[in-house]
Amino acid sequence: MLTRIDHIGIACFDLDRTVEFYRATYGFEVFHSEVNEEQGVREAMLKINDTGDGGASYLQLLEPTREDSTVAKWLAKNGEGVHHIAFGTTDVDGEAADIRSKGVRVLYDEPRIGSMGSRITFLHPKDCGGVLTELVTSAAPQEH
Ligand code: V0V
Ligand code: CO
Repeated sequence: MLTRIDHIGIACFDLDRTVEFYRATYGFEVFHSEVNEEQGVREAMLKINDTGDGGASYLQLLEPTREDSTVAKWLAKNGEGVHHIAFGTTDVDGEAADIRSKGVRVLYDEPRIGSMGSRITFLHPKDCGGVLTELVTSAAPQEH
């Protein structure tokens, strides 16, 4: 079962400047930040709210770390803005298999490592009405 919006991914050219916009405009503080070399991003997670399933919902601000990363490619084409939406589940493997059986392309054979040690996979935007969609199982849902 998909039980929450885990995060909304927002692509930006300058992470520090974007973090400052969200802090100054809305009062959201950085909950966690890291570099994910495999995905080619530097990211900041801003916690918006805890959720009833023991998880939480975040904004994920993303800056590319290299020119050949998916986010750099997307920014060059579209400019800054909403890049993906992520649904939270306790069972990313099961959800991915179930969704794949419905004919939607799941991009990874096995989930990869995402923010804060989570396990993530993506669904192809062309099979999801133009929305790049991520599935997330948090590393320790009871703590977030
Ligand atoms: C590409 N397209 C998108 C899109 N990216 N549509 C909606 N939202 C996006 N974000 C469209 C694009 O406009 C093209 O449509 C078509 O898909 C093919 O795109 P492309 O530019 O040729 O790029 P590809 O095919 O090389 O790559 C697209 C995919 C790639 C989706 C396969 O971006 C990917 O593997 N994404 C998953 C990984 C990722 O995004 N990582 C960064 C976030 P037309 O022009 O043909 O109509 S990392 C993250 O979220 C983490 C770490 C976390 O949450 O913890
Ligand atoms: Co994400």
